[in-house]
Amino acid sequence: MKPCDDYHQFNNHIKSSKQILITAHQYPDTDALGSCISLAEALSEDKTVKVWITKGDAKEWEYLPKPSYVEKDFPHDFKFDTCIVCDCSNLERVDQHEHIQNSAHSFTTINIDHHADNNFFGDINLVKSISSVGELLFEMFTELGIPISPMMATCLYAAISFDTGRFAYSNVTNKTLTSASQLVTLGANPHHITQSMEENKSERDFQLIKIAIDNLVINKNQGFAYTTIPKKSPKGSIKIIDFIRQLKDIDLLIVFQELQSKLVKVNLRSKSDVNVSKIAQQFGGGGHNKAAGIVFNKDLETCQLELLQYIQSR
Ligand SMILES: [Mn+2]
Repeated sequence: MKPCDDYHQFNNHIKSSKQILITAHQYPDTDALGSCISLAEALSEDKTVKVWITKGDAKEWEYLPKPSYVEKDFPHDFKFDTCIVCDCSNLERVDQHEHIQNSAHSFTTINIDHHADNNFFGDINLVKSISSVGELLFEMFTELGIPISPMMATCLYAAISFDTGRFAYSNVTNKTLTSASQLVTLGANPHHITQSMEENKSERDFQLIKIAIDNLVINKNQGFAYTTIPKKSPKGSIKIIDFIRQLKDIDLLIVFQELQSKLVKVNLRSKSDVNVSKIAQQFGGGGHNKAAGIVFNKDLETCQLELLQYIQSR
């Protein structure tokens, strides 16, 4: 990973900026959304800020503050001079990214991310190996002396907690925990946030868990397991991958989720040295060493065959 641009470089640019668009990847997770909202809060005092989030599931973050500047549709009338993209290793991760492809050089793009495969698409790139964009922003706000309100602290704590599996994954460092502790001092309520994330499963989520268990295939010899969620399944918000990763002695976990015919979302998790980001890249996806994803525009059987064949041939 190339070194991170200076936070002061970000600050110097933002000083001269007036209209800022903030966005993240499609199907945003809590790190993406929490980061966008806290950043918008930090900048909105003397700037006009809009957050553009597509394909989000509002139910997943009911507990997070939902400010009025969050938009589902691209704000065509908003003439932004700066576009900040959070939690995206490349611009193509943004839904309808043609809206922010900067061929006319009419705005500055700022890339704030923590994915190892980031391609440094921004004019300013704040990209580093850290648990979450939430932790990166906490570090930046602290270094730049930007005040963190209780609402921002809640968003940042939720972002970090989400990307670290409630402070359980190998991306947690001493600094991650110190940051979280400081966010609690600043007003984040860990019990409330964790309870909102964990004890929020619906009946549909449990139906999905049942489907995931029924369709689970365990290959003990090769240390991987996968399950399939067919398109006719109920829509839930539970992360099935986080459920099946609890399997003991299985290092590589895969969930094939058929969104519609010829549209399959694949989640990959590794609990060993297997780099799932590299596997995902073979099929046009990406992510982190231990957590990655792929979107296939193929039917379910074909993408399962291709991916499983590749995994078994490694
Ligand atoms: Mn993230």
